[in-house]
Amino acid sequence: SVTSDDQKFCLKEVLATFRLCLSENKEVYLEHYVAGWRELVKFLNTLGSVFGFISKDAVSKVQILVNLLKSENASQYKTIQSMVKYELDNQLVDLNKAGSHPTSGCRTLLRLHRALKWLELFLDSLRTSTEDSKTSVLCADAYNASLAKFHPWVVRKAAGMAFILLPGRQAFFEIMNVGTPEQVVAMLGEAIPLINEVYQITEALYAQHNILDLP
Ligand code: 1PX
Repeated sequence: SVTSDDQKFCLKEVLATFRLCLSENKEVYLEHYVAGWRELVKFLNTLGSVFGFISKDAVSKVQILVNLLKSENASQYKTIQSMVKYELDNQLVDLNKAGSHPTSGCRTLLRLHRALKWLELFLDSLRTSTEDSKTSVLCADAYNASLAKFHPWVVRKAAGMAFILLPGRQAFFEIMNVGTPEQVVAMLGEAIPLINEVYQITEALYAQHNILDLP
């Protein structure tokens, strides 16, 4: 095939990157967090152009963080913890209304962080789903219980229309590229607690600094 292996989505890669995210003292490495999202975007890109508007937004947010990781201040962006401290200490975050820092690491990561809750809920519903479950319904339920509350009506509407076009459960499991449905379910069972831990740590950090509502 023309597609090289690193272009092909694999759920195992997602598991591996989220495992690498956590440092010994439970800090979250930005580099691996971003790598996890890059992998997830690959999945999205296999679903076709209807999901392009979602993919585009995810890619642009990932790119903002990649640029920070490559900037002269890269050392401040080693972990989400160090990023938050550095950007807040140096007034690099718009706290109450959009201003001169529309692409801060803190506000950009917050968007992905909120989407991570959707991912966790969706993967967990896939894990416990049965053969006749509809991915579109599972996805919509996960979205409505998480990300939707941060989106304006027009985005919710567009997302809802895209969900209808999701492939079925079996095709979904195949794209995950790990083997039999049983193996997929087992790997989801490993990945979800890791994703949850990264989510909880980030959530607590943002709450502690009172930056869960960044514009
Ligand atoms: C093994 C299965 C894995 C499936 C992986 C799929 C990865 C999906 C990645 C979705 C990332 C979405 C990031 C959205 C960030 C966001 O909320 N952005 C909004 C706010 O940003 P702003 O800069 O304006 O403050 C922005 O307005 C978003 C616009 C695009 C629409 C976002 C709809 C999100 C739906 C999430 C569900 C994706 C469905 C994929 C199905 C597999």
